[in-house]
Amino acid sequence: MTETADRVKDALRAQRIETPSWAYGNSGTRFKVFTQPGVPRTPFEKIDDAAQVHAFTGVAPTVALHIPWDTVDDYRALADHAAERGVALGAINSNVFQDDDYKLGSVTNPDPRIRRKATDHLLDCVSIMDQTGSRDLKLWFSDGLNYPGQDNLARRQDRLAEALREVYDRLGDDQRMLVEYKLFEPAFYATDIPDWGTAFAHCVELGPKAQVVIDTGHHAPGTNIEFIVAFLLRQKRLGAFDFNSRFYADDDLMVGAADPFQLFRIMHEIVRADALGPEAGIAFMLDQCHNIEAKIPAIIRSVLNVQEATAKALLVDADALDAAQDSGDVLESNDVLMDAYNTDVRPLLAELRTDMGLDPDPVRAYRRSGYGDRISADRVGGDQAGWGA
Ligand code: LRH
Ligand code: MN
Repeated sequence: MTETADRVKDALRAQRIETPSWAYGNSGTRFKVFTQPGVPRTPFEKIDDAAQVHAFTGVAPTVALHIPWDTVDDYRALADHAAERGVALGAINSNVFQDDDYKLGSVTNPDPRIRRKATDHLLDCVSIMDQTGSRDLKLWFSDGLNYPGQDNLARRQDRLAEALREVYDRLGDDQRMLVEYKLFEPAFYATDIPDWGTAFAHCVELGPKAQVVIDTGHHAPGTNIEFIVAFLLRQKRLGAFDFNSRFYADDDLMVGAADPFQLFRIMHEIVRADALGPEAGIAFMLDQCHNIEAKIPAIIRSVLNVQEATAKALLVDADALDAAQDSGDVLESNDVLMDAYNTDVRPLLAELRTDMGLDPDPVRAYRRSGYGDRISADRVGGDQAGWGA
């Protein structure tokens, strides 16, 4: 085995991808939420399914929770349940986008009583982190406007900053807040955190425990996301990714499915900045919805897509690229990058899985396990988990 292959395999073995609890539940669009047999009914069953993804891939040991979708009486018991299945609880996601009170905004709402309610929910999420041992509080706000003049754009930023400050000051020493931006939806004229620049500015205003999370589905078409990655890495403000892919808007499809080249370019910036390892502190999370496809194999496939993009990025001949870039050799620079991208890394990944004691083909191995059929037979009755929207 070449030295390069060993280096790549070592980096891939240390990779960590967090899966989202809500991807195991029912999801859909405003037109229809299609149910599926075997969908979990409780956060405990979501953890069971997430443990399957880790069991077959070896690199998905944590599960992000969403509150109140994953509310339980005893979060320590949920953490113990996870530990018994070889996984752990990850980022805690707040939800201030599904209450009638938040129609005109949550922390940006003109009504101080509603702002208080929203901020208290965010503070409750930090208390949950204290119980689950989670490092990250992930904040996404659907707050925005549908018509010009509907509210004062600058005053809404003041309200947002005030709430973020209160939550930031509540964070423990080892805790972080991840500020997520999104161009539009559900607001269709102005969103209060629409882009990386707005998220970045609020994080700088707050302090070092505030980092930006890049959801790959939250940009205007044509946005160069890897530029945002490179920029935030340089500023040491890239805290996490919400990986998914899209053809049009926030489609939340399997990461790498719509644009594997974009995912490679993103991972290339991560590798170039030596920010792949857990010590770099970036949380690589999936944020997806499997509206029509079987959920667990889709999430396994998504983890494999991130591994493939990462393996290709690790194969970029960095010295040759530096030399070509520094000498202004445009074609050679692009060729060095494309050479890595066009490399079939599946044999190397299959070998890595064999080394890790895993089946070289995790999706087929999961299908052969019969787990999907078992949960379809066992999980009868009760309310299937979903967004409750
Ligand atoms: C918003 C978002 C956010 C989550 C939600 C499930 O579009 O990306 O990260 O809270 O999806
Ligand atoms: Mn997201």
